[in-house]
Amino acid sequence: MPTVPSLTLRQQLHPLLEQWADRIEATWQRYLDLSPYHLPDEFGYIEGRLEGQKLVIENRCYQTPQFRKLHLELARVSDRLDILHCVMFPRSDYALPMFGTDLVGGRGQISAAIADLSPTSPDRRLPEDYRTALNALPQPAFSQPRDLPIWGDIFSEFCLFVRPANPAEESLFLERAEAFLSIHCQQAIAARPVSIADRSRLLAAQRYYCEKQQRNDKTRRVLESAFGAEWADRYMTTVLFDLPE
Ligand code: BLA
Repeated sequence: MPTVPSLTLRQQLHPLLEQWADRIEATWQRYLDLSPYHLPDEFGYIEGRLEGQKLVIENRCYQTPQFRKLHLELARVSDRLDILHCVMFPRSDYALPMFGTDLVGGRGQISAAIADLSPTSPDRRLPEDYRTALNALPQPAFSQPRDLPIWGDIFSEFCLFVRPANPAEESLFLERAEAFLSIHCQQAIAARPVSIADRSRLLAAQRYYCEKQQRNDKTRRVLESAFGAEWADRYMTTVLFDLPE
C-alpha cells in the first residue's frame, strides 16, 4: 500500500498503537499538570535507513510536578515494523514506581505487548496502595503469554507481557494497560515528596532500571542498523533511558 503523505505517523501505525498512544496522552491530560520537556532538537523527529528501509521516529515529551520526564515515542520501519515506547520517569523526591510500556508489531500482527509498573523500592515490592488497586483489577487470560528476557528482573509480578492473538486480546491488553496507567497517575497526584535521605535510593533504583533496559539487544539492533552503533548508544542512554543526575 502506498504511503499517503497527509497521514501522520500515528495514523499509519497498527491501530492498537494509535489507540494506545491516544489513550496514554488522554490519561496524562486528565490527571497530570503537563508542561513541555525539551529533548535536544536533533531527537524530536528522526529519520534513518535500516537495511534500505526508512526508519521514522517521533518523540513527545512532557514533565509534571511528580515526573521529570514523560516520554512517548512512535516509530516505524517502512511498512515492516511499528513501535510504541513509553516510560514515565518520576522525580527523585517521589517514591513512585516506573511505568513503562512497549508495543512492537509488523504486518498487521503485534508480536510484543508489554506494560508494567516497575518497583523502585529496595525490597522490589510495589507500595501497598498500588498492590491493592492492581489486585482489584480483572485478571484476563491471554492465550500467548511471553517470557521475560534475562534483564527483565526490573519488572513487577503484575507485568503484562503477551503476544495478543486476536482483536479481543488486543482490547484486553489496552484495558489492563490503561488501568495500570490510571492507577499510577492517581497515586502520583496524591503522593507527597519524600525526605532527602530517601532520594538517593530512589535515584539508584531508577538508574538500575535504565541500565537493565539499555541491555535490550532487540531495541539496540533496530537502532544500530538504521543509525550506527554510536548513535544507537547515545539515543538509548540519553533519550530512551537516561540516568537521572
Ligand atoms: C522487544 N523491542 C522489542 C523488540 C523490538 C523492540 C524490535 C522485539 C519484538 C519481539 O520480541 O516480538 C524495539 N522497542 C524497540 C525499539 C524501541 C522500543 C526500536 O521501544 C524504541 C525506539 N522496551 C521498552 C520498554 C519496555 C520494553 C519501556 O522500551 C518495557 C516496559 C520491553 N521490548 C521490551 C521487552 C521485549 C521488547 C521485554 C522483549 C525482549 C526479548 O524477548 O528479548
